Amino acid sequence: MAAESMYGPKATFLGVPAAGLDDTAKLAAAGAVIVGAPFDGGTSHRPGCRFGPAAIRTTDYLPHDGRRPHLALGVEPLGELAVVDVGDVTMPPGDIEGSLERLRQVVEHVARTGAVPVVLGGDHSIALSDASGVAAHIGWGRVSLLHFDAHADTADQQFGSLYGHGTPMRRLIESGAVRGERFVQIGLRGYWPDPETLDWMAGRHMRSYEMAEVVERGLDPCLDEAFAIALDDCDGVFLSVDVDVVDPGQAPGTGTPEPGGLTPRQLLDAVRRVAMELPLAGVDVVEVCPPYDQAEITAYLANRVVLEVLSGMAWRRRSESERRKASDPLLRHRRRG
Ligand SMILES: [Mn+2]
Repeated sequence: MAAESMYGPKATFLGVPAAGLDDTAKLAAAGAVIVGAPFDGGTSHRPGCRFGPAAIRTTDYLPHDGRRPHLALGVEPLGELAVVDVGDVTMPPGDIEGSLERLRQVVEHVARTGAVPVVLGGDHSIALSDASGVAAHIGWGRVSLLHFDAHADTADQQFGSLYGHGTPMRRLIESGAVRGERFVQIGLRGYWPDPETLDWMAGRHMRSYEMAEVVERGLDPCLDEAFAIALDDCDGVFLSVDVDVVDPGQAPGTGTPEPGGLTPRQLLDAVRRVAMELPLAGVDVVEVCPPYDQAEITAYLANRVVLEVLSGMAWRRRSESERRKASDPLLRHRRRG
């Protein structure tokens, strides 16, 4: 597999170099690796997010030259992180278990090279593979999960199946990949799940910041608290962004739109903060459904969500290396000399 696109023309994320999974030097040198997960067999309502990875990779008015200098942070994330794109995992429609298992193996492989896998969905069923693959490397139960979504995705079953975009968070906690008390959700609203599922979540000590609380207290105080939970006794953080956390008026291209969500500005600032302040070990951006998008609004947003995450990571890496240099006695001595 080398940057193959499952649907449509071959393209990498904004023109970053392609890499094969056996390209160990390129993967080892990369701070982040883009993985496409073009699967929508877990969708419960409007299908089409199998076309999400292609849309997220290519929707931009700037040249696809693999460079994106960040205005506010002063970093150039694609170059500084040596980002590469390994293309799409082959995820045939109709084979949900085979597709999810193949994706899990790819994510684990990428994580083991030391890079942060950034997975472009696809429906949210893929989060099971993404966070499990990362936990297999970092440590089972040692990864905290930050989950932006309109929905909790903690159902026991979906249409009688254990797999689907409504169930991945339950499977992750049941398997022990992620501990319930290190699972933080932001943006929930609407009319789902049912009280039985909410009881199960409370029993696992999950923390959910519903939209009502975000509106009442403000997003930043909620994030401060969420970050403290995520950082406590963990070895890495997985960030899962369902684009339906944003109000469907500003992100219409998604399968299960729920009115009354975050603004794009709030989501972009939030994910940038996550990447700047937390030790990210894996990321996915899911539920972008181009057939229902209008004027590519949702695809543009998802492209920028990925860029904000990468920019925050590049900023964090730069400030860590500056801190290291400042505290290295040999380097201090050399500077004086
Ligand atoms: Mn979701």
